[in-house]
Amino acid sequence: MGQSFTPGSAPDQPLAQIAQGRGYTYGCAVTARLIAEEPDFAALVAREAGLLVPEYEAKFDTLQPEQGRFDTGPLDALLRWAEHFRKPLRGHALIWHNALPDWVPPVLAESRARAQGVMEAHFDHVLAHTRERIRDWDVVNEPIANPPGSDVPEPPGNSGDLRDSPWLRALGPDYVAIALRAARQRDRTLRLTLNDYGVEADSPPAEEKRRRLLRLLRSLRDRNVALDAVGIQGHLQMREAFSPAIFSAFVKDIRALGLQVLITELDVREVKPPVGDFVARDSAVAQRVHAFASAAFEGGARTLLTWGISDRWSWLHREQTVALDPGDVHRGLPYDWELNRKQMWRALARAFLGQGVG
Ligand code: 9MR
Repeated sequence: MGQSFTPGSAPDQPLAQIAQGRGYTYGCAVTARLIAEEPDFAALVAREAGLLVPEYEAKFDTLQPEQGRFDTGPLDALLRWAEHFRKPLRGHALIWHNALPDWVPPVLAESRARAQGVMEAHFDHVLAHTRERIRDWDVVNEPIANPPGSDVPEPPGNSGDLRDSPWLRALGPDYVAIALRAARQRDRTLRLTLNDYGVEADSPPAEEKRRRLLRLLRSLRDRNVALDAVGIQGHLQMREAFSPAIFSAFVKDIRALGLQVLITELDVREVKPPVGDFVARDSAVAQRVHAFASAAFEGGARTLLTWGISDRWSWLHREQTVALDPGDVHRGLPYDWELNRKQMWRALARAFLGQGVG
């Protein structure tokens, strides 16, 4: 895996600076463990990223492992590091069907009042604790149900636009509005973001998921529910078709509702098995990333984060359901396993600069 890439026609500045020079923000997901134990990772992030998001440390299971016992230690460690480098950190994620500690689902199932109490207690503690330092939170993560034909379809019986979740079961479809209102009530100027995935591709399930998301956003607006931004995760897959025109129109549809759009978790899954040598693979990934980021910016997105920064520590090879066969890893982030810049880095730089893929 030793092939390195010379940035060539892109400036040799950190992505954060390149982005900032054009009024954009580039950031990436980090973990407290990597920051503490992998100096190469920390140095790379310190140089390249202008914004951070914790990969685990602000999830429910980390923050409140037992009812009423909060542990902000890992998040505080990240916040200290971020502050040392003067990088803002966004929060991810308050309400999600995943990363819930075992105690949560049964308590939510007891009664509506209990469920609302759990939500409020979590928000009370977490939002008060992070108020000075986190100004943008994914309040609701992945609320939209995966339409038929998706990789991970919904369990049968779920017919609505919203994904099956202990929160949905306990509070009904209004749980999204309840969470957003509860967050706004506790912090008037916090940026409230709703984050989801699977809305990028040019495919029938992605098209249906875009429709579902827009329906939710319109119903929130019609009911005057506080919401400031939509996070589009951007876990791209090379096997899917991508249409810049369709995607930028979707971003514009969200913007037309008065909402900001962020790309929150960009990375790329290659085809399985990947085709060609590293140069060919990296070129295919770079072209897709350039098309995606440029379409997002054309639609009005101003912030883009990658989910990690180097293939070496990416969830794409840790998670069995998405990993390539042993001995190979997805080359879906700006830096490779040996921390060499890849063509994807240059594709992002050129998209920030408003240049063609080159
Ligand atoms: O990358 C994260 C992985 O290591 C965790 O095990 C998992 C559960 O907490 O979450 C992953 O991050 C997900 C993110 O929080 C939401 N969007 C999808 C991401 C990749 O699965």
